[in-house]
Amino acid sequence: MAKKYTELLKEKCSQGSYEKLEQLKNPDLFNFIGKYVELCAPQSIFVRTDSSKDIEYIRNRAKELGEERELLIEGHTVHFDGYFDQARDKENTKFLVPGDISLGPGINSLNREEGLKEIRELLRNAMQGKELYILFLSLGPVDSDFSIYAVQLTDSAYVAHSEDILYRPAYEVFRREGPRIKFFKYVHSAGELENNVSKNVDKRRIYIDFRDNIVYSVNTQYGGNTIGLKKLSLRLAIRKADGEGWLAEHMFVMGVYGPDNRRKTYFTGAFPSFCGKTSTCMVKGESILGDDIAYLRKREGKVFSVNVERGIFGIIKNVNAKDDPLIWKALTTPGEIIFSNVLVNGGVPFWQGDGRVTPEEGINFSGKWFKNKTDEKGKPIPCSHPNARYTLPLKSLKNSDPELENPRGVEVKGIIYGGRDSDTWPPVFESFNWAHGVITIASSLESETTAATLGREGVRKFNPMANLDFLSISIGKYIQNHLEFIKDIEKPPVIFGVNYFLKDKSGNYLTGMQDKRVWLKWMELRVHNEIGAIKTPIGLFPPYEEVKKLFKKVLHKDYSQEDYFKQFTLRIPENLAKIERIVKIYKEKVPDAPEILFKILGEQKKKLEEARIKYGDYVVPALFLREKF
Ligand code: SPV
Ligand code: MN
Repeated sequence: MAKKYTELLKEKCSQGSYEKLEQLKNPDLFNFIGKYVELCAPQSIFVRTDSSKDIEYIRNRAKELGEERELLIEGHTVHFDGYFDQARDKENTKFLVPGDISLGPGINSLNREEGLKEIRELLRNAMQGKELYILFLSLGPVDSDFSIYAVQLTDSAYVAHSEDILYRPAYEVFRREGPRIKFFKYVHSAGELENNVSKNVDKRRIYIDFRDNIVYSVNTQYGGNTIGLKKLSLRLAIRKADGEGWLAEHMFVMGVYGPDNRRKTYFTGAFPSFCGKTSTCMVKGESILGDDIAYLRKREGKVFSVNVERGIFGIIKNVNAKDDPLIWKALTTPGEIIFSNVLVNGGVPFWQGDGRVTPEEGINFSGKWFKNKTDEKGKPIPCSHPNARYTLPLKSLKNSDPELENPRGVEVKGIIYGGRDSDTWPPVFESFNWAHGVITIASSLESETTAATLGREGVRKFNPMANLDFLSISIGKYIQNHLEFIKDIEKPPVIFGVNYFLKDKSGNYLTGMQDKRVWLKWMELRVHNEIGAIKTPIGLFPPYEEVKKLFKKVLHKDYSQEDYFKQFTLRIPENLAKIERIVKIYKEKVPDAPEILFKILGEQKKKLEEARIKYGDYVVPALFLREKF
């Protein structure tokens, strides 16, 4: 072992932690830990193995330190992040790029040397007086061709506790593999605390050094900025996948049952935040394997996927007994759950849209809260933050998929993309083929801003594959990787688009919350070629009769022709405007956009223009039955 840090680590390690490190027989790892212990100067170090005793220790520390407070129901705790630390900080999340590399426009980056200097200064002595937790974890199931191992250093027991719920433990893998193991590294400090929240959020920084596979995060507690294995690792994984020919995606993984539940077909799906991703994979009647990040790999001419995680860090807003019965049940039953940034009154958590009467006062992310409370700027403070969340293990859900820990993953037969779109896409449609889906659906994904994000509402944001925030390679290269991914695949997954946010001219939503259950069944049957479709200029639409039958079967509802016309009428002007917007973005902002992107979008434009001449601006799908595209 490296002599340099031996004394330092011996002095700081408590409860057998030094021996736990020694057993790993990994000088690089030892040096890495030593280096950051020296820099961050924690008071003590706790090394977490995979034992239940160690896991319990961290859970208890979170409560002792006040980072979490117990709620009435057993196993439930609440955590608060600071008032200004409630979401991912895009502006201060940067890739550290060595002088001669460019990641292309739209990707936030900083000179590596400069960034390292800054972050080291911010981390210097940042853990003073605090305990450092060291965790050994796995992205994806352990001992699989998907697994990526990781070490997390954090001075937050809440972050360590969250990681235990969300990721598989891998201390034993590190011990078995010794110096052979390759791993991602995360260094997090919440920095100086005031009332248990990060004080210096103006100095919040999340810097990604992909050269050394290290991510640094400081002066923040919000999970999306601090939980190394979540969005910080997705950024590193995208680069690793790029070099190795697989895909790291912002996707759920779910099983959809075929007729009479005789088969289960796996889908992955990418949606920007706040667009129904978690509520899709959690629908009643189907099974959830993951809700946020998936890796996709090819094996034996097929595409397989795993959930990188084993838990959910989900948005709690609008979760209620009626619309989300399964998650509601989990959230109101004893079991391990961390609620974050909700309102607490009498040991009970409340949140916006929970279908209950909101108490007039309580504790929330602003401290003591009361009805009509405003902040310093006079802005009303809601009872709970719109980005308030729950963290729980997938296995607490009744519909969690039994293949979660299968090291082979599950075979993916369909991929779904969806955004918040008030006027362009129909509720569900299928692409003509892989390249058409990658270009016109995935790479053309847009989402309208909501009240939950800063800035004006209803502005369309371009978000290819819902992964833009995490791209660590250029957009053009990323799209090219998708196009090439299925090169040696006999029957590639079928790509679909969905839209739960379509509105009529008066601004009313045209579809119901539960309708996605019908769209999923149509997609499942399409993958197996067992249900009809109508070819339109933008893709394949479900015919009325088929949707009607499915509505009856799945939701026991009569589905009217009028609803179908409103939902599935092809809106030609809006689709043409979308193509124009997307082409403009790729021409102006993506210098390495693949040529085929312009070709495919150009062909689609031509088909739409021809249809407009023949049928007018708004066309019911049945009219296309006589067309050949
Ligand atoms: C998202 O915003 O896409 C999330 C939550 O899944 S975060 O961890 O903040 O990324
Ligand atoms: Mn996400």
